[in-house]
Amino acid sequence: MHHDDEQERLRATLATIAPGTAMRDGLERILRGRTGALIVMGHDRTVDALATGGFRLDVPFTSTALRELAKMDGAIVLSEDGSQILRAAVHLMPDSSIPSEETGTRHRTADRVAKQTGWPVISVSQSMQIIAAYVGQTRHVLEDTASILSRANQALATLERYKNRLDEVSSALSALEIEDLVTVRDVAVVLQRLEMVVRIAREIEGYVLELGTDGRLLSLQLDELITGVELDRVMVVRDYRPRLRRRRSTEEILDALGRLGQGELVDPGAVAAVVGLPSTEPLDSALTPRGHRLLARVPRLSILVADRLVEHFGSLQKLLAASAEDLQLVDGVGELRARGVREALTRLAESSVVD
Ligand code: 3AT
Ligand code: 3AT
Ligand code: MN
Repeated sequence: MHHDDEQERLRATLATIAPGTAMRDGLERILRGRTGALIVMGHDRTVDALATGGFRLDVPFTSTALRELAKMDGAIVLSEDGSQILRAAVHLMPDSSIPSEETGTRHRTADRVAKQTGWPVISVSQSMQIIAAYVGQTRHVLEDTASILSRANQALATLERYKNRLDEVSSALSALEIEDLVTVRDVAVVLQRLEMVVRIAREIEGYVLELGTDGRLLSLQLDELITGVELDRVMVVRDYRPRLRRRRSTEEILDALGRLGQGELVDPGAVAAVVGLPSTEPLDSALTPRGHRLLARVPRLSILVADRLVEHFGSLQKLLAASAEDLQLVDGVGELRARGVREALTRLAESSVVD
C-alpha cells in the first residue's frame, strides 16, 4: 500500500467519524457509558473468514444501536458505507503472526484486523477512554475539538504569513513581467512560495475534515486565504515551462514540485530544475512569460479564450503591445471583449510598476 493512499484513506475515515456524524455520536455515547468497542468499517469474505460467533443483524446504523451493541463483548461489523450494522458480538481471530505493537487484546486485534483486511477499524478503549482509528499501518488517536483547533489555528497563522509573503513576490513578478525583466530566480521564488502555501493549506484541510461540523469557521478562513492559489500555481508553470523537446507537462511539474523535500523546496535552484529552467546560480537568466497568469486576472475572460490569445500572440509582451483590433483576430474575441481585455491589460500595466 502506498503511503499517500493510506494517508488518503485515513483522511476519509476521519471524515466519517468526525464531529457531527452519527458515527461520532455513537462513539461518544460509548465513551460516556464507559464501555469499550471494536468496530470494523467494512465487510467482505476476508472479514467473514476471521469472524466467529456473535450474530448477524443487517439493520440500519444508528448511534443508539451502536451504543447498545457495544455493551456486549466482541466486535461490531459495519457495511463499507457505514449505513448498516451487519454483525455484532463477533470474535475476531486475525493472523497472530501479523506484527502489532499494541498491548491489550482489543487494540492488538483492531491493529491486526486493519492490516489484514484493509478495512478501517475503530477501537474505543474502556480502560484508557480514547478512540483510535486503525487504517493500514497507521494508528490515529482522536483528539478533542479544542486541541485540534488550537493546532489548526497555529497552522492558520503560519498560512497567513506565507500568504502575505506569496502576495509580495507574486506582485513583484507581475511588475517584472510587464517590464520584461523576469529572471529564473523571480519565477522560482514565486513557485516556491506557492508550494509552501499549498502544503500548509493541505495540513489545515486535514484538520477541517477531522473537525467535521466543528471545523466550519476554520474551513471558511482557509478558503478565503487560498482562493486563486491553485490556479496561480498552474498558470506560473504554463507561463514558463519550456515546451521544446517534449518536456514535462504542467501536471508532471506540479507533481514533482509537490514531491520536493523541505530542504530542496527552500532552494530556488532545485525548484527551477524541476520546471526545466536553467538552474545554475545565480539564476539570473532572462525569461519571458507567455501571459497565462496575468490574463487569468482579466475579469470575465474564460481560460479557453485566454489560451487562444496566448497561442496567437505567443508572449505577454506581444499581448501588451496588441491593439484592440489585433486582439479581435483571435477566435471568440469580438469588439467588446477585445476592448475589455485591452483596458484590463492597460490597468494591470499601470498598477504593476517596479519600484
Ligand atoms: P468477562 O466477559 O466479564 O468474563 P471481562 O469483561 O472482565 O470478562 P475483558 O473485557 O478484559 O474481560 O476481556 C478479556 C478477554 O476476553 C478479551 C477477549 O480476548 C476475550 N473475549 C471475551 N468475550 C469475547 C468475545 N465475544 N469475542 C472475543 N473475545 C472475547
Ligand atoms: P481496553 O483498553 O481495556 O478497552 P484491551 O486492549 O485492554 O482494551 P481487553 O483484553 O480488556 O482489551 O478486552 C476488552 C474487550 O475487547 C473484550 C472484547 O469485547 C473485546 N475484544 C478483545 N479481543 C477481541 C477479539 N479478538 N474479538 C472481538 N472482541 C475482542
Ligand atoms: Mn482491558
